[in-house]
Amino acid sequence: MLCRGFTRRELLKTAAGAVAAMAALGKNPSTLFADERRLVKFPEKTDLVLLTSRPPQLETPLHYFKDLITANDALFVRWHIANIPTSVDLRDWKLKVGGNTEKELHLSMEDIKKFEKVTYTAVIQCSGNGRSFFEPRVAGGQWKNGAMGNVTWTGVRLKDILNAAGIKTGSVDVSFDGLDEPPLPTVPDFVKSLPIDKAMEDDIIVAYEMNGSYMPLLNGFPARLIVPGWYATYWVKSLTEITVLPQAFEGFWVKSAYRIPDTPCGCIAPGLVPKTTIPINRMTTRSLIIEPAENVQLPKNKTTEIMGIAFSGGYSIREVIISVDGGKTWKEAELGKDMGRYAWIQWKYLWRPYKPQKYTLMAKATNSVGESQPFEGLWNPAGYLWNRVEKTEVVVI
Ligand SMILES: Nc1nc2c(c(=O)[nH]1)N[C@H]1C(S)=C(S)[C@@H](COP(=O)(O)O)O[C@H]1N2
Ligand SMILES: [Mo]
Repeated sequence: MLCRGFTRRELLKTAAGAVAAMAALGKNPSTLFADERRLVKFPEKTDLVLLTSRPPQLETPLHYFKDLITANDALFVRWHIANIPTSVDLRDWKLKVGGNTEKELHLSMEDIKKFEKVTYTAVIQCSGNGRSFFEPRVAGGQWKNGAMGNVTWTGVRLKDILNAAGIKTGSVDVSFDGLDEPPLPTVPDFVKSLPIDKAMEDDIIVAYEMNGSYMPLLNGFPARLIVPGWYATYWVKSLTEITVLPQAFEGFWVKSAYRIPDTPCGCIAPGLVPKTTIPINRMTTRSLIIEPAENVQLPKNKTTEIMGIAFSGGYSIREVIISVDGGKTWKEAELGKDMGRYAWIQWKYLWRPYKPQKYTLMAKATNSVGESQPFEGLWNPAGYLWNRVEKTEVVVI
């Protein structure tokens, strides 16, 4: 697959349709709240929940997480700036690697594929996943819990690419830029950075495949950075430039955005402003009930399988406990196939309710280093790190 793309017109058609539909609802698409959303189909994607159309922000409906692996067309989409790549020709595309290096590399996809191939499954999750549940509410994309997915990534080690360029002494950070460009000079280009020691970790890859196939353009074709265990803000899509820096990176998206309070929980009292902040990094531990879905009716005296997922920022899940009585009593769920420490694990719990009434189902995960989930949402001003124990109400009849 040498050249892929959709025309700007096709994208705009979808986007314009979405905007028109929003306008008909009397809504400004960028200020929609979670309960006012609708499904749209963008190029190469299935029907996803629309948050904004320019730039595209599309959320995965929860029922897709019944599958252990999130399909390419179902994975959420998030771009920051409106000028996103709509076609890429691999005959022209090159990954430039330079800065504080011995040589400057201009790697074609063929060149990249000469490095040792690495494959693993890792959860991709937006820092703002779950933001719509924050109390008090915070500004930003009003995601429910669908800004995540469990994907098998294939690519080559960033470390191998950096070593091929030869890192000079005194290197501090490495920055990553993609094909998307700001529409106006006043908008900062989306560029992210990692400290050099982090960038040299074995598991960070430049991926060119998702689930054994090419990436949809909206998810970063032809290659993106994967920083497993860390939030997806670092997973720069449609990568074109890697720059080794002899000083700290000063770009907006690290210096001013995507920062969390510098406290052990990354949280502060609701409504306050943090004294000091640090760049967001590792994901918190989470679990989610996928089935039964919220508010479904279940027959009494019949065994129901409660199933869901659990993951944490690079540590395997040790235990998931389930409550069917709103948190009064807890039982252990059975864990499914282990796909490695960066993947999510599915779990299940068989439940046979006798009494017809409302039930509150809850799941709580703990990882191998003892990190778990709070019962009340922890607060920070940007709406990051959401990992409260969620409640699913069902009715037995
Ligand atoms: N080039 C580029 N890469 C990017 C972004 C972006 O705006 N531009 N957004 C980041 C953020 S914040 C997220 S959550 C993920 C979303 O990845 P997805 O669209 O494949 O789900 O991409 C990351 N990589
Ligand atoms: Mo994000």
